[in-house]
Amino acid sequence: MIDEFQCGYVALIGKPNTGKSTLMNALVGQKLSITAHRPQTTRHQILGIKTTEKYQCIFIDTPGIHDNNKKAIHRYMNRAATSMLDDADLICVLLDISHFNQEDEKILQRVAHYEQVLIVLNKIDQKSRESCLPIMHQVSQQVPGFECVPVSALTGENLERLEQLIVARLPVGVPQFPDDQLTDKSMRFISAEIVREKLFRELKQELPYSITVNIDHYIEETDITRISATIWVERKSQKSIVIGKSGTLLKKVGSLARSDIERLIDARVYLQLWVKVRADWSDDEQSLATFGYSDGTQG
Ligand SMILES: Nc1nc2c(ncn2[C@@H]2O[C@H](COP(=O)(O)OP(=O)(O)OP(=O)(O)O)[C@@H](O)[C@H]2O)c(=O)[nH]1
Ligand SMILES: [Mg+2]
Repeated sequence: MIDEFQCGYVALIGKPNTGKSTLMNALVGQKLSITAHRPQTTRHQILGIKTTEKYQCIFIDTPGIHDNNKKAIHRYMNRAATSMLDDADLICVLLDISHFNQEDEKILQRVAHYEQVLIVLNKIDQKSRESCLPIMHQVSQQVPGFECVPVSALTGENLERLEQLIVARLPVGVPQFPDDQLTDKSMRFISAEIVREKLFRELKQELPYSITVNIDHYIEETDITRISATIWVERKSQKSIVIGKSGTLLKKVGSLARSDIERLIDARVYLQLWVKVRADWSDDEQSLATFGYSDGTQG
């Protein structure tokens, strides 16, 4: 008997900073989604598509689910964090084993009524496997019947096992995307995200949360790709911090982002960065829509 092709959507959800984007990149084998050591890095749903001869697994990376709904951008992110749950074929809930708390418990409650759920205990490279046992016990009390898989998205430990468990739960079906397509996002989108990642990693405290990046031009020429991007901040004082003394910070961000984009598209890149102010854009629905934060439009 010939095995039938399997295809399905796998939602990666969890509290901020649990390693969802790192895990998706590792499973797809390509850096599609940006990562940083601070919470609330991912702002949109991003698909990562893995296709083999036997299956197509469509991972959905999501923003971390959080209680802060103060600003319009937080409300947008929380919608993007959970809006796919009813449509996913499988839900993987990521827990950071060093920081398991009530926020995770709330998320477990939220998925308790779904049929296909895997609990991924991430960052086992930071602790002994034994330290997962109390968490596993708590999970089994709260959501009995859901399998727990300890992994390290960073080192790759036990990811093969996780992949087997995921594939075993994919429904039979035809592929939804061409076999060479890795994501639903454009290179324009990913380039803006890469610039934002470098800013997230270089800037301190709250400033990264006041930043969004827009691509103004993305022109592919025969020997070079020319990209012009605007970094939007919320206040004038933030603009000078982003630029840095004699432009040093902006230069560093530009150079780091350029080499990442060059690696991804395998072409030479000329990257031009501008910094502009749009007061309180993150709490203004109209600005959010202009910057691509509107449900179902980001590509
Ligand atoms: N030691 C260790 N660190 C990890 C592991 N997985 C992710 N990280 C780190 O945890 C931090 C957060 O990772 P992300 O992948 O950005 O987490 P996320 O869940 O996507 O975060 P949000 O998008 O903010 O919700 C980064 O510094 C990662 O390098 C892991 O298995 N082990
Ligand atoms: Mg993320």
